[in-house]
Amino acid sequence: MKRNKVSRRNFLKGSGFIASTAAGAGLFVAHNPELEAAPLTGEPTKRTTALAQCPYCGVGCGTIIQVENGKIVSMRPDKDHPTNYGLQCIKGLTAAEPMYVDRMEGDPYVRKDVWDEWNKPDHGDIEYISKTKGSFDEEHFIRVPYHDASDMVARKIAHFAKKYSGNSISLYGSGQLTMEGQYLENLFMKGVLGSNTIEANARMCMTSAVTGYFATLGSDTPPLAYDDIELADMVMHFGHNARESHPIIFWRIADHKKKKDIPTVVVDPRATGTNKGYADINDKNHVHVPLLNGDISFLNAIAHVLLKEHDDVIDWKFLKAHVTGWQEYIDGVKDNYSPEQVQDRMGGVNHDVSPEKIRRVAAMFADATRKRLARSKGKQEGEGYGGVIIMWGIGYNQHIHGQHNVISIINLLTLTGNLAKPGCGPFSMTGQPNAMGERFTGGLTGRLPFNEGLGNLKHRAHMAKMWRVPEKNLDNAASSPNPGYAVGMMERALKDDLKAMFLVYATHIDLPDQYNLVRPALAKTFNVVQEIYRHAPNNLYADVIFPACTWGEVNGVYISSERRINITEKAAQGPKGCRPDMDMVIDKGKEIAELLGMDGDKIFPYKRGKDGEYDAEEVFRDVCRASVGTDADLTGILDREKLDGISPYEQLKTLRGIQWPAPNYEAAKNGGTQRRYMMQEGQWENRPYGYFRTKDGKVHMKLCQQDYSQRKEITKKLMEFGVKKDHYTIDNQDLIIKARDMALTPDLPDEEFRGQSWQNVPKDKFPYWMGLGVVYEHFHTAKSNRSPTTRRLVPEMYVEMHAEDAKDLGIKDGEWVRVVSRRGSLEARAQVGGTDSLVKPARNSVPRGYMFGPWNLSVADSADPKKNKWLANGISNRCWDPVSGQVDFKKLACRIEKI
Ligand SMILES: Nc1nc2c(c(=O)[nH]1)N[C@H]1C(S)=C(S)[C@@H](COP(=O)(O)OP(=O)(O)OC[C@H]3O[C@@H](n4cnc5c(=O)[nH]c(N)nc54)[C@H](O)[C@@H]3O)O[C@H]1N2
Ligand SMILES: Nc1nc2c(c(=O)[nH]1)N[C@H]1C(S)=C(S)[C@@H](COP(=O)(O)OP(=O)(O)OC[C@H]3O[C@@H](n4cnc5c(=O)[nH]c(N)nc54)[C@H](O)[C@@H]3O)O[C@H]1N2
Ligand code: SF4
Ligand SMILES: [Mo]
Repeated sequence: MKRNKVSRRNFLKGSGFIASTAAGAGLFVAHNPELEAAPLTGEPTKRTTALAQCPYCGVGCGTIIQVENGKIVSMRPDKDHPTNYGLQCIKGLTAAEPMYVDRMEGDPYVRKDVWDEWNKPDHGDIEYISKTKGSFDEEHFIRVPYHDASDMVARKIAHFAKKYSGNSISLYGSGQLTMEGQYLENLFMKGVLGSNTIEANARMCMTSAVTGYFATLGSDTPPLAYDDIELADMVMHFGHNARESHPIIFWRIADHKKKKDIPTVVVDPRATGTNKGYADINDKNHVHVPLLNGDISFLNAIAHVLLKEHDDVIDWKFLKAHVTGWQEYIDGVKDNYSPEQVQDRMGGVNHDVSPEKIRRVAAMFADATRKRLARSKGKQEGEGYGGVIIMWGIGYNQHIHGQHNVISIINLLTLTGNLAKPGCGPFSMTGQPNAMGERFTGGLTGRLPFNEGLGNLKHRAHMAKMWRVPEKNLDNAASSPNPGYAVGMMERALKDDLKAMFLVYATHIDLPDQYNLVRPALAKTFNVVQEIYRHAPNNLYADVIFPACTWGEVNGVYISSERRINITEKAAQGPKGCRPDMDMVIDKGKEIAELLGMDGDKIFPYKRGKDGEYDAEEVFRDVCRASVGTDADLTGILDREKLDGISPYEQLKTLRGIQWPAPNYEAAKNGGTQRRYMMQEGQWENRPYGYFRTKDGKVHMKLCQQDYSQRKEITKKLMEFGVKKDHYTIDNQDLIIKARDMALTPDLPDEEFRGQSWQNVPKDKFPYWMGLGVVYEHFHTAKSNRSPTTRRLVPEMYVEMHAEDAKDLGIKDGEWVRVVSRRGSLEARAQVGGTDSLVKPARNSVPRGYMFGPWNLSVADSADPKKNKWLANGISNRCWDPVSGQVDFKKLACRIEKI
């Protein structure tokens, strides 16, 4: 299959149409004039550029960073990048604006009382915990030279590791850090400390996709590429508001819909901008399925209809040759999942999904599959293209049955052969710019780099050799109890089972149940924070803060949703005293290794470049070397360097990215592997990838169930987390597994108390659903909040509310309300009536009974707890998927109060 190149002209033409109707906000805003003003020195302005992947979402657009007189001033979309062809959304375009706002510089900050204790004879109480946690005010800190602060951290950590084991130390890392930094964080935690308590913000985001892919296909691999969009005959989105969260991908699909009139389906309780965008192009072949939590039943019901009414699209040959578990799946959906049988799980009042609608979507699905079958008639297996792509976002991953959600998508696609061929298949859209890097480098509990588990003895030996660490360290990590993922990590801290925490490029406010879980936990551990902003929430709980360089100030790579490894170049020197995150891992890693009796220089053999910083490309080479023979082999990049004399970063630059794997010269030269499975990788000599990456080489289907018969009783118990004292999820896994197997929600609203004025709702009743997700203008909670342009466009926390619900409650558009859950509350401006509201951005319409707010504005009022009223995760439930560890931020029960 040749690469399907969208001509830039056509792409722009199509997208222009979409763009002009998009989002209400101007797409190509003027750059920040303050940053662009030429200095008044009479000297000519020195201009340079650098190539990078956008620092924000997982689409991974190519951007050109523009620098004037050593400062990053603006972005220009890279017209030669195959992801975005010269387009970017407003966040990417304004990525220069927050570069120098509220930045820290100079020496590290250390809590005064911690420093005083440390300076007592023999370092006083080495386990002393600061008494001033919860405040980041200047008066509580002292500035200490880097090496002194670093030395204190190293000695305290080495002490904890010796006294309590490596697993008493944890790290919360990030899908925004460069891949080189992520790789070394994992080396440091598992290889040097022997700790299995390394988690990352990716845990709140993508791990349902990760564990779903593993269970079915044997590898955490999105098998598709963006070019498959333009080959598809139908695109479905589950829990994915692509127009706000992955705009360039939305524009590409909308463009394709406009040209080829393909059908689209959006499965989402809200009528989002994504939904409206497609309906505006052609509402005759677009369907909105306003589901809430009923996704598994809905997918099973589609399979039921296909089996009963469209059996010509069932791929029996594929099932028999390449799949296990299909018979049980077919029997199960035939018996229990007719459109009529699933009605009790199809939402609720005013957001129901009728049997007719399910049959209509199934018929569209069958038609699109037939188009693919027609194209492949008379051809070899795997030839031809098209069919159905199912994309999903975190509205789909974030469930206590997130892994089952993902498996259910793969089940349906496998049943119909819409898998492992161009133009069809499962496509998880990664959230963060380098969440894929976090997965690739195995920076999570139980994982090792290159798609292998910590339980794999052979791979453990291989990684120990490649990391130059004693094998017993990895054995220790492997035999440490599972910390219960990110939520369990916090619970362990609450139970005094965790002594220290590193927080690198991830904020603790991304985790659920802030007031009863996360913040009390952080008050108990010794916390080392790497940060760029002075008023970041992590600094509230930091014992030591190391000012960091950020994107644009460091070299490295990011991996986008389609497995594309993109270069992100250093464009300018970071502020004085700031260090790259990767360098700080190496420094602390070396020192702690020595204190634990290892040879730090051997483990981290990296040299510093002319700028005094470590050479990231050397680390990248090390990653490629270690990947040899694995599922994610990148050694072709080294082969090419040897034969053609082109350095790895230069290869990534000129090709505008390489899609992993790239196991030999040819693959690297051709830009890597566009599609995976069923030999689409190519049969490279000595490295056959087989059909699928499971042990038996087959897809493993598994029928996932949804059963609401005991919903009330079980959910009642789930709602005790965060409310009942000393009650932990890690001690109640049986309950959670039961809830998972019945595909329930963490909360359940008291629906019988709807329909009355807010004053009349009893204080212990929570009648409405509440969800927390993303808004187009902001990326998470830090940088875009500090960009004048995006901040002006969406300045305040708001909550989307149905007009009838607002009327019942006695709330008017624009009034301030308090959203109260069993665990806490937040304040927000009521955005009533969807697109009719005067409160910005007024883009989505919620169904009756469901409300929604952006978590992005969490600390946009102030991160200082004395003033902070918008903290989204003050209200969320900590309950998590027992396999993926994800929590559900989108099914919370709340009460509304007028302020
Ligand atoms: N503008 C912007 N873009 C971003 C980000 C950002 O912060 N801002 N963050 C990035 C990151 S890290 C991520 S992970 C992605 C997230 O991107 P998305 O997944 O698109 O974001 P969300 O808004 O969290 O959730 C998507 C939708 O899920 C729906 N939903 C809620 N419950 C259910 C359910 O039970 N079933 C179904 N089918 N749908 C449900 C919600 O109504 C919501 O519209 O965005 C990335 N891109
Ligand atoms: N309620 C609710 N909660 C959610 C979600 C939701 O939908 N609803 N979504 C979840 C998802 S999908 C995700 S991915 C997570 C995301 O959560 P995070 O990625 O943790 O969120 P950010 O706000 O990006 O926090 C990044 C932190 O790193 C700092 N930082 C910025 N640049 C640098 C740098 O170069 N170096 C260092 N060391 N620090 C830097 C920032 O100032 C900020 O404090 O949130 C999750 N939490
Ligand atoms: S935020 Fe995402 S879609 Fe927007 S420019 Fe950046 S990578 Fe592209
Ligand atoms: Mo995410």
